[in-house]
Amino acid sequence: MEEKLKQLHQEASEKVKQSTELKELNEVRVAYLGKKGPITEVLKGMGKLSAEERPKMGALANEVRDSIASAIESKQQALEAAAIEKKLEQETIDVTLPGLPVKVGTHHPLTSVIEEIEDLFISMGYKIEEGPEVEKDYYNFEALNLPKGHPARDMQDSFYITEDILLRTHTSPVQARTMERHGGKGPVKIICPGKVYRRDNDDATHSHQFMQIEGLVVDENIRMSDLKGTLNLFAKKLFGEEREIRLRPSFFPFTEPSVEMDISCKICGGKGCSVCKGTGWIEILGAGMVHPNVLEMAGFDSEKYTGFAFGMGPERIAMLKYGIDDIRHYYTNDYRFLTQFGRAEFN
Ligand code: 2NM
Repeated sequence: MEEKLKQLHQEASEKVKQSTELKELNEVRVAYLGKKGPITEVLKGMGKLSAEERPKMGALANEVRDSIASAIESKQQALEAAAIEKKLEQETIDVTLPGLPVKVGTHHPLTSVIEEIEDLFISMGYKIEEGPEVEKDYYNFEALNLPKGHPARDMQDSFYITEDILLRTHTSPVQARTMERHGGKGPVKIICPGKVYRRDNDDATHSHQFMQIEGLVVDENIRMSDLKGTLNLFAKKLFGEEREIRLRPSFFPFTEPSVEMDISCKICGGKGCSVCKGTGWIEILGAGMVHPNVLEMAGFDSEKYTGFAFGMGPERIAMLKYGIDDIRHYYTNDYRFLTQFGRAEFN
C-alpha cells in the first residue's frame, strides 16, 4: 500500500508538472483527489490493515493527498499568473507609435468672412448689435421710411406671421431699434450682422434665407465723405490694397442720397472678364446718408444729426473672395466644400 501511495504521488506530481493549462490541471485534480479517485480507493482499503499499520498508512495517505493538493494549488497560481502576464503582454501599448490625427473642424466660410468684417469694424470703434429675427412690421418697414403701401414691402417678398409680425427682410430694424434706444443722442456707431429672410426661389445666386451685415454711424457733422472713406478702407482691407472703389447713384427708401459701391475686379485687374462681365467692376454693397425721416422716427433731431449707413451680403462677399459659384453650397453641408475654407484640418 505504501508503494501504491508513493507511485500515485509520483504520477500525480508528474501530471501536475506537465499541465500547461488550467483546464488540464483541473482534470488532474478530479482524477487524483476526486471521490472516485485512487487515493479515496486506498483509504477505503484501510480496513484490511493491521491496527498497527493503519495510522501509519492513514498518515501517509493524508500526506500524499495534501502534497498533491498543494502542488495543484501552486501550479494553478503559476498558470493564472502566466495567463495575466500573457494578456498584459498582448495588450501592451506602444507609446512610440505615431498618434492618430485629431479632426479639429474648420470655420464655415461665411463665419470666416463675417468675423473678418466684424473685426475690421471693431478696430474702427464700431459696436456689434443684434436683434430679433421675428420682427415687428414697424421696425422692419415703417421706421425705415417704408410706410404701408410702399412697393418695396410687397407681401410677395416677405414671410408674414401675422399682419404686424414678419421674418425680418434685412437687419436695418436692429439699427432702428438701436437708434431709438439712444434717445436722440449720438454718437451711434454699430454694425449689425444677422440672418434675414425673403420669399425668393432658391437658385445659384438667391436664397430665401441669407446673412446681412449693415453698418450705421449717426453723429453731428457726419458727411458723405466719411462714408466714402470708410467704404474705401473696408474694400482695401477685405479685398487687397490694390482694389479701387467706385460709387454709383442708386435708390433706397431709408437713405438719401443713396449709392451702390463697386470694387475694381481682382480677376482681370479692371480689363474686363467673366466675373465682372466685361466691366472691370464688381458690385459689393449699397449705402447712403440716413434719410431724415428715419432719424426723426428714431428720436433724433435731423437738423442737428446726420448719419451714413451701408449694407452688404456676406454670401456674395465670400463668393467673390473665395471664388464660390453657387450660394446653395453654404447651406447644404457638403463636407468636401466646407473643409476647403478657414482653419486647415490635420488630415
Ligand atoms: C443698405 C443700403 C443702404 C441701411 C440703412 C439703415 C438705417 F437703419 F440706418 F436706416 N440701415 N441700413 C442701408 C442703407 C442698407 O443695404 C443694402
